[in-house]
Amino acid sequence: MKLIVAIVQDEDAGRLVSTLMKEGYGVTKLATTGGFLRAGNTTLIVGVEDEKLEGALGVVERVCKSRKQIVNSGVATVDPTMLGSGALPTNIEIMVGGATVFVLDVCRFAKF
Ligand code: 2BA
Repeated sequence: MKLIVAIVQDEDAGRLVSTLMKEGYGVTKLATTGGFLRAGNTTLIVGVEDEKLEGALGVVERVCKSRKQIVNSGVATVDPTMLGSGALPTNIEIMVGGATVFVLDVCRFAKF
């Protein structure tokens, strides 16, 4: 048995949960926060039999789309006092979405 830990964007989470449930997977949804953006994201944990792993990963890949986002990094790479205006653009374009996925071996599964 495997445990899938999938970190996805909130925008994709609802559809991902309903698609996984419809296809017969058990899902737990956790509200999480990304360390870089400090914004909400969603972490799903999905326990699957080995033979159903690729099917579940296929659903995650199909539903979660990558998109560009402009964010304020909040970190100036140059000391503003070194510049006349002191104004530094800290907006950067990053790719978000898709899914960050970890697959772990489950050494024991029980429901008490
Ligand atoms: P965040 O940490 O908020 O990162 C959001 C997105 O910001 C990342 O998307 C990446 O495109 C960008 N990013 C992150 N760190 C960066 C940096 N130092 N410089 C420039 N851009 C940076 P993803 O890579 O798709 O990650 C989405 C979310 O997945 C992350 O949200 C975090 O919550 C989680 N994550 C990613 N890698 C992880 C890891 N190795 N372990 C645990 N969680 C991870």
